[in-house]
Amino acid sequence: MSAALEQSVSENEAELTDGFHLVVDALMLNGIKTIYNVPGIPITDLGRLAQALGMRVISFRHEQNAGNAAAIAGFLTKSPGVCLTVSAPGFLNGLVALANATTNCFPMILISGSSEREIVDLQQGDYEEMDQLAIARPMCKAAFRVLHAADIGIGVARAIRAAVSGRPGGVYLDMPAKLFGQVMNAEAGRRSLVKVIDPAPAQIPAPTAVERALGVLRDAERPLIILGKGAAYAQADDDIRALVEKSGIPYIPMSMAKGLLPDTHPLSAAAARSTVLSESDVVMLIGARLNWLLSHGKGRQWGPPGAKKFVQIDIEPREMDSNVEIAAPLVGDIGSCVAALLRGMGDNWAPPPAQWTQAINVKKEQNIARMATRLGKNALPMDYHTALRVLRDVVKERPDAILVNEGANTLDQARGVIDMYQPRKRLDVGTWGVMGIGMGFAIAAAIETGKPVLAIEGDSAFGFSGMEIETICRYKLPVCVVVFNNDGIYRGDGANLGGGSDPATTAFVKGSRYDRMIEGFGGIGVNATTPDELKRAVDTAMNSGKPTLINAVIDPAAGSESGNIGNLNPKSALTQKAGA
Ligand SMILES: Cc1ncc(C[n+]2csc(CCOP(=O)(O)OP(=O)(O)O)c2C)c(N)n1
Ligand SMILES: [Mg+2]
Repeated sequence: MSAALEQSVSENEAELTDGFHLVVDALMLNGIKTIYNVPGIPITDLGRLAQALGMRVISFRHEQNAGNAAAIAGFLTKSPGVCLTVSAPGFLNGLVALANATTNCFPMILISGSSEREIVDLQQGDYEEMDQLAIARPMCKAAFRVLHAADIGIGVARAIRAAVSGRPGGVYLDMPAKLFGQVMNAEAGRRSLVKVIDPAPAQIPAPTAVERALGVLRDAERPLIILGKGAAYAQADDDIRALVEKSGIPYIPMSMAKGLLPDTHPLSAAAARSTVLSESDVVMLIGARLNWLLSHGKGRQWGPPGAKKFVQIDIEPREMDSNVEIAAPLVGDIGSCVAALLRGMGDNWAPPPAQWTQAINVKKEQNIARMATRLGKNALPMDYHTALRVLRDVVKERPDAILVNEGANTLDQARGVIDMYQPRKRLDVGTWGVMGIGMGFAIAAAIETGKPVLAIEGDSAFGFSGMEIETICRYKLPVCVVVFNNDGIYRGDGANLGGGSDPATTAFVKGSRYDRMIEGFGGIGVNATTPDELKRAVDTAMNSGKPTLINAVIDPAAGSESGNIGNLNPKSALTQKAGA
């Protein structure tokens, strides 16, 4: 224990407390049990004290991964995940995760120690000098600084409320080094703490808005529901399922909403996605935004312009009309909105015309049969489908396991092939398509749920957070990482267009053995070149719960540029080759 901590502990035995204790007390009072952190000045002792007082403190190798862990903990629990970092560089490392959490509407609090205000503000060159509060502010939902120990309780309360109320997001809490050592009367300290009552109050939709939405749905001939990750976050699983089933309206889930209803549900239109997007006449969005992932609700994918009416459920009023006109905005929390719709539908709700659902089923069957043919092939070396067939079966046999997924082809193909059966079991790159969430998400998923985790990672994607396999081994977490090793980004067979001896910009060392990395930390490494080897290795890992990394050897020529979103690459009217 450092001198500062010893001193604070001994003084506390009288009737004093200090900033260190008040931060931990404030978090614990509000039910926060875990901190995801990377130690260093000025927060090393804060992490130690939190552990001493009974919190779980998970130490990472890089703050971005700790931040991603906190963010997904927030998504899984509806309580803000807390990430703790040192000043300037550690803070900046955590900031990508904070911004990503905000973009994805995950509640998270980034607490960073910071340097002395007097020196920072005069730019006199303090240790790790940076005006962190100003830098964080545009990256998150709210940003606060606490200067006095007596304000820690309020600061933590404001951070919690900002993170989880309304549309959830990231919050930054700046704690200058001097704050932690400040001493105050223990009883006054206790009284200064704030327990946040009803941190995410229900937001009840207006009855007229509910009626309007029901009216639009009632008049629909070819209705469609789109479930977004907001619907998964809401934890209104039973009501959402009841709404789909009672209305008889076909639905498609966005990536992280998969499993909200089982992907095998008869009303799932996922296998007929392009048909339902273009041909539906009414679309109800539940916790899904009309951003790039849905082509902004317009364009060829959506059929003739102006032919569609949208009903949108969202807690954020400004989401309405963000890209196209919303005929029936339903503003409120998803649980309250869905419950109100269910009540308003009564007992005699007519299902959509059979013509519509039958047309969807025909298309579904065609596409499912086509997929089955692709999955039936045993490609050697393995292609994406051969390897993913195995992992699809692993998930089917363990529907409560959590799937983490990132990469390009590895992401897009896995999303299509692997059915999910339960809510909030699929965690992936989200709104930004960001690489690097893998190990942070996997670690927090294991910690928060206690369930086994299967992380399916492109070899490039894995590299962004790969060092955290040491963390997985250190905490003995039930995480099985499968690296889809195709020797590179998108494909491993790219050429150097300049003809020099450097490899292509998208290529990695050929024949790398990622499995050997984890062996260095006492985990289990397996090199799998066939579907049988892969199945055996993943089954063993998922059954034992032992940290495992499987290097799945994938044909370097199997992938396509940028996976399913190659169309987003800018194209020049000039067709000349690079370097020409
Ligand atoms: C932070 C970040 N940096 C870079 C990218 C660009 N990017 C998109 S996918 C990808 C990696 C794709 O390769 P891999 O993970 O090996 O998947 P594969 O397509 O080869 O299966 C990269 C670097 C990104 N999305 N996020
Ligand atoms: Mg790859």
